Amino acid sequence: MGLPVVLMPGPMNPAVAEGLDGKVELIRLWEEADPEAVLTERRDEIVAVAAGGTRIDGEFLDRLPAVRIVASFGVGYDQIDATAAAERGVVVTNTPGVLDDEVADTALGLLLMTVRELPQAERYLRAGKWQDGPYPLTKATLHGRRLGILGLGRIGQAIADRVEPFGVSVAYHNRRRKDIAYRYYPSLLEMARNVDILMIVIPGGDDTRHLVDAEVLEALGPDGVLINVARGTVVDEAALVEALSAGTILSAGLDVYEDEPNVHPGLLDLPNAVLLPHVGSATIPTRTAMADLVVENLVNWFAYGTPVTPVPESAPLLKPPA
Ligand code: 8YV
Repeated sequence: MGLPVVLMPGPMNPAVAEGLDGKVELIRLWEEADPEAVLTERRDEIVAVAAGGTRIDGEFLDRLPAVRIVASFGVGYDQIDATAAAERGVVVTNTPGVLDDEVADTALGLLLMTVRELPQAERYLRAGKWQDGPYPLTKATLHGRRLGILGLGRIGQAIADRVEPFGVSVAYHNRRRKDIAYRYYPSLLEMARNVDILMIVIPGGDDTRHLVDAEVLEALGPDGVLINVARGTVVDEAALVEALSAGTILSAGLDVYEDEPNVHPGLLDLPNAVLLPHVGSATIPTRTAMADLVVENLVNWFAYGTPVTPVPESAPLLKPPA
C-alpha cells in the first residue's frame, strides 16, 4: 500500500510539510500547474486535508469523497464548516492549547499599548515633537480598571491570569456560566455597561458575527476601551469606526479585522486605534508548535484512527462503538 495522500490547498508553515515528509504523499495544490485537474484526477485518493487559511465547506468536501480528516492550522476554525464535515463523516482538528500563552501575551501588550497610547507616544518622539513639549497625559490607566472578557476559554483565562497582578478585576460573558470565581454577566450589554475594558476572545463564525455592535459600544461608554484578539467578524467594524470617531468609546486595540488583510480605511486614520496585523500567535516557537500539532493529528489519525485535538463538532464521529 502506498502512502496516504494529503492535500494542502494553500501554503502553510513549513514545519507541517517537514513533519509529514516520508509519512504521506503531499499534494501542494497551489504549486500545481492545473489545480482543478489534480483535484479531479486524484479525487478518490486524497484521504486528508492539511489546511491553513483555505475555506473548506461541504461543496469542497463533496469534490473529495475519500477525505476523512481535515487538520486545520490555528485554534480558530471558522473558515471550516465543521458541521458540514461531520455530516460527511469528516473529522476536523484544530490546534488549541499550544498558542494560549502567546496570544495572551499579545493581548496584554495590545491592552497596555492602547490604554497608555504607547505607539502614539513613540510616533511623537520619532516625529521630533518631544522638543516642543512632553507627550500629553493619557486619559486612561490600567490599574484598578474592570476588564470584561467576551469568551472566557483557555486564552481568556490566560489573559485573566496576566491582568490580575495589574490590579485589574475580571468579569466575563459566555453563553453559559462557568464554575469559576469571576463575576458572570448573562448579558453582554450589561457587562459592557459595567466594565472599562472589553476584551474579545470569543471564536468567530456565524454565531458571534457582529456581537459587538453599536449598542454594545455605546454601553461601553466614553471611557471604554475595546481590545480584539479573536476574529474581526465579532465586531461591526463600521460601527466601531463611528464609535471611535464620535468619542462613543475612548479607544480600541485590534489584532484582527473583518476582511483581512484589508483594514477598514476609517480605522487607519483614527488616532485612538492601535492596529496590529494579526500577530497574536506569530512567533517561530509557537507557530512551529501549532504546525507540529497539525502533523500529530494526521499521523495519529493514519496510525490509530484517533485525532489528538478534534473540534467539538466532530465528537459524534469519534464515539467508541457501543
Ligand atoms: C493564526 C489564529 O493567525 O489560531 C488562530 O485561530 O488566529 C492565529 O493563531 C491563524 O491560525 C492563521 O495563521
